[in-house]
Amino acid sequence: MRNFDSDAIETFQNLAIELPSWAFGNSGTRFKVFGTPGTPRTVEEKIADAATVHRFTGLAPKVALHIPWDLVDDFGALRTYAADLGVGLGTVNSNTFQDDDYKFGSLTHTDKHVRQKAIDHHLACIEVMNETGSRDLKIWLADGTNYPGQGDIRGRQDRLAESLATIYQHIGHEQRMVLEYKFFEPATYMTDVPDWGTSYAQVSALGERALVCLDTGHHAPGTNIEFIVAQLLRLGKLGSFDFNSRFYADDDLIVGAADPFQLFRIMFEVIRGGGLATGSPVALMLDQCHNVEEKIPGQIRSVLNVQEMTARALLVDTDALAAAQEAGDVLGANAIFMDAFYTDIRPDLATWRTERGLPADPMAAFADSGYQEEIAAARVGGTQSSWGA
Ligand code: PSV
Ligand code: MN
Repeated sequence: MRNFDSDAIETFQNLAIELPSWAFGNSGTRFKVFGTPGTPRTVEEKIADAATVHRFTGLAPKVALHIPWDLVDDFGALRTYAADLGVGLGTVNSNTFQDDDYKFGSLTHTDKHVRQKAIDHHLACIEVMNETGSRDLKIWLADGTNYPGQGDIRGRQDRLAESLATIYQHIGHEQRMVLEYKFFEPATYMTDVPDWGTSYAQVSALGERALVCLDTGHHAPGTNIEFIVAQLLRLGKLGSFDFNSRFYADDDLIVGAADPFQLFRIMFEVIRGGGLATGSPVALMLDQCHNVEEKIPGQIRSVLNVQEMTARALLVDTDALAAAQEAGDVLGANAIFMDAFYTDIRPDLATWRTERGLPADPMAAFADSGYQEEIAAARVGGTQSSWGA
């Protein structure tokens, strides 16, 4: 097994995980959304909480926005506000799933006026990106159908391609479009971008600055996600990750909570494919909701989980692994892989943090800091942010 040596550390230091603004607002299920004392009422308060996660971990230098949930009058001022807190504004997520007009689709709709409305929304998102300095426009579509025969599958793909091409024309030279896939929900029979292959086909038709976004919660149970990671990296089309964990559906739980081994396997392929190398085009992001746990420590735990599994993946002795693979040493190769996964790297990480002026135990340091109590006392009145605000 490799040591947590200087080569590994160079890659390790590139780890940066973008936080979703919506993770700091209230969320829940269709049964109940529970409020939490201290929940942000404004975008600025969401950014302040995200900046707190970064302050305690050094891992989360950017906050992703969701439009229109995070609409403000002056995005330039918001950018300055975030910078003053030590973070940048990241991916801009569009939203074509909360308007009555989109009942039967948005970019795929048969009515060209609805399609144009959805296109215009994306152009407005690009305007936001120009002001925030964001690189990525992320498109996740709720489009799909519930019953066989309800829609023309082929026609919907054609309209999607046309709509995406129109949006892509407005993407700046320093900007990118990432297209997220999801095989179910809210549509039940089929979604219009159900899998990485469809996303890949659609973005490949657009150009270099259109890439695939892989949300770890958007696959059928048992899917070998690390295979998809390896393939997309090989094709040069992996633009970004939405990290989270799932047990049953798109649970949006803390990444690594349900299956840390899967996260390890994914990070191994990310590293293998150059996804953590300096200048890598792969953006790592969380897409999570904290329905019953506190949100800021929930986000701290999440980025630490990614950090821990990345560190363990870097321990794999890749030379020994390659030799075992070539020799047909099945059990030997597997043992090399598993040795790294089973290694408790937490003491090394505590040292690594201390050397960089970070708390050795960010969870404990946050709990001791009094920040949660402060925001609970200060954020009284107003309307707590939630899904849709
Ligand atoms: C819905 O499934 C979803 O979680 C997608 O994964 C998006 O990334 C996110 O909402 C924000 O729009
Ligand atoms: Mn997502």
